[in-house]
Amino acid sequence: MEFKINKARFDQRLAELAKIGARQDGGVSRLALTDEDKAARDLVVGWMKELNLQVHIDQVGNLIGILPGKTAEEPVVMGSHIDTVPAGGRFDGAAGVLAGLEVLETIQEQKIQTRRPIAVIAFTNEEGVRYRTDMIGSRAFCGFLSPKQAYAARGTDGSNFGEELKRIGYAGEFLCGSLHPHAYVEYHIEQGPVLDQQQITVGVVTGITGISWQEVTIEGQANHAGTTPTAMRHDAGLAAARVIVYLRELANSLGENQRATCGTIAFLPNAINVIPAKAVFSVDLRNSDESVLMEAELRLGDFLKRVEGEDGVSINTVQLARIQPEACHPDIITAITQSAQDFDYRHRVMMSGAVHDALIMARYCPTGMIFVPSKNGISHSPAEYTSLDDLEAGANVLCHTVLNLSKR
Ligand code: HGY
Ligand code: MN
Ligand code: MN
Repeated sequence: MEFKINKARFDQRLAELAKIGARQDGGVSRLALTDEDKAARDLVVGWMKELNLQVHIDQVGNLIGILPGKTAEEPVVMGSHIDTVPAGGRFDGAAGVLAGLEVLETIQEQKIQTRRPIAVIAFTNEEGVRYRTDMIGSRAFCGFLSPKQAYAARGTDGSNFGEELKRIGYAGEFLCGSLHPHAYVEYHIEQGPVLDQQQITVGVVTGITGISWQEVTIEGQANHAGTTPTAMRHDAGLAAARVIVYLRELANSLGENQRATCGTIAFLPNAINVIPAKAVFSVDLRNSDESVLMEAELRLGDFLKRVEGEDGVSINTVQLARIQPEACHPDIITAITQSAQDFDYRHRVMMSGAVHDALIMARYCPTGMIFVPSKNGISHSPAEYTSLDDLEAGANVLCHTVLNLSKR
């Protein structure tokens, strides 16, 4: 029987981190580069130091903790994020970072010396809620986005990424692009219903969905709600509503792997008796098939033109984020499957419909992901829950996967 991680210690760290940004309803709000994010970073860095890891803060604030190996070969890297969506759960992201720490502590206790170093990383602004390019930290880590580009990002609250990073004391000096992993393994809750419904403990991820984020601005004409005849209206609010309804039709028409969501909307001037002059809203399109995702973007573009003509409004779009789907690396898939088998955990292969830092890392180094069940498939909600037994199982698989990859 393989040795296991310390489940109580893992649980304790999860509980401790969940206190930062904790909400009355049991959820967590810890947006990137806020005071809550700073407090969470301080806690995680403190834990990294307690474990005597080599700690680096890179130029975009990624937290890197390295357990040296017998050689200075490329490290095996674990990671995820500690920022959350507003009113998110305790596990999205945090579970992956803290499982990584737990794995490193377990390896130290077992007095195992690996050939390769093993590292854990907490990436900055994975969610992309405050700064709406998601996964900014991992993009910059890989050199796909320059630190300068990251610093220039504007927040939804008018803040500036570079200034906020400095303000919270996490504008580090470790150079982005200077660490190339031998492999990257991300542990994460599934955030969907598959494992829970099928009562399977471990998901072995084969690929991650592609994603397209746009901000749509519709401009019409403000006018009086009582006097303006229906036929004379240029109602930006109505036009936005038509687009939102169309998003569902788009998803239904492009097959079960197509997702389409409007998650934010604002009307101007936002008054009960004024026809909206302006509507600004977000569109999140996803598909695991790049060609279908492109088709969704094209169809949406056509529909926006149609609404412009029919409603007498003007529509502009800005692409906030766009990334193609990626497959996980066969060697990592095999290593994860092997570890799950060694523990006799029920496991299955599956795609990820959520995006993760692993989607970015997959273009940089061999990458894989381990999923554990989300109760009732709920995530990005205070109701997010994963049992401690499942959390432990995933961390055990993570531990033995990275040990195998780093040549114990
Ligand atoms: O949006 C996502 O899929 C992820 O949770 N950031
Ligand atoms: Mn996540
Ligand atoms: Mn998330």
